[in-house]
Amino acid sequence: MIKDTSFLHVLEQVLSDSCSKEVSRLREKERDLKTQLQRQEQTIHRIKERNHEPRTQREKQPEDSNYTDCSEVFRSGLRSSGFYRIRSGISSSPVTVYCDMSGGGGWSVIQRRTDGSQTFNRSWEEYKIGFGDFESEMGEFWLGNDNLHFLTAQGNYTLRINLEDFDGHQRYAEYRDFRVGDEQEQYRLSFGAYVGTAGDALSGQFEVGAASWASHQGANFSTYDRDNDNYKGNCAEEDQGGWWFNKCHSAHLNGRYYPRGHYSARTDDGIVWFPWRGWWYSLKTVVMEIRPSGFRMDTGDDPNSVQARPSS
Ligand SMILES: [Ca+2]
Repeated sequence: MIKDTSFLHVLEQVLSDSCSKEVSRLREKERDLKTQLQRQEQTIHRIKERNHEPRTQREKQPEDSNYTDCSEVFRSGLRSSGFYRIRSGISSSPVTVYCDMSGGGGWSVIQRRTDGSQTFNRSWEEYKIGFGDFESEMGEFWLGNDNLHFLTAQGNYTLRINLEDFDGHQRYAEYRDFRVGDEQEQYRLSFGAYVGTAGDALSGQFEVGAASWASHQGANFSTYDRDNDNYKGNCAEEDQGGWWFNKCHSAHLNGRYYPRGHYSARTDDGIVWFPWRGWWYSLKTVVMEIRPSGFRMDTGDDPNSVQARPSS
């Protein structure tokens, strides 16, 4: 009996060793496959990036146009929401941007979430140049941190954030003097006075004492591969998206898309605007857009305005 027991013990040991080896081998294989997948996604992304200039729209937009943002597109008489080519004052290359001509018009859309079709858990490089769907009318995208810097370095811009939950309720938040630093400044975020109905998440003023960890004022941008937050861990990695994290957030509009609003997870990684729906509700729709703070609709309802529709 004793011998048998000892034999069984040895057998167990051998099996356990061989299982451990197999597990390590499979883990290594998994890592390789993930790396390969990531590389392929990056290649696909770059190809899409090169091709994301919509042909139909460019044909309708005057070739010699040099709009610095969507407010200039609006002023030129183009009043239909859609994608246009702009070139900000300090940028060398033109970029495709979605112009929202509702709400007074002239809004350059810098981010949009509508259905979870795009992942927002992207690298520093992808957030730098922008990513997503620049063709569909309701496509999801991030315009790119370089573009955010180029645009907001041109003057004083107002940031407007339109939010919608899964019950169809809508709220908004507006911040004056929205500005994004350049890459050397880690795309540092700054903004001025708040008005709105969604609550002032960005400055963390919704609760006494919260601002020290919740405020996004002056925060550097972070991604899973570039940790610039004030937290001992990596907020972007834990919360599944690039953002101006503090320790970590009271607003995270680049979080994971949850299709039913309420969610449970290891951490608050949804599309969150804390003062409105809290950390454990992920919003259905987000639009972040900017417009010069001094923008006036002085072109009004000009009957001579061009009603060209840059359809996709
Ligand atoms: Ca950190």
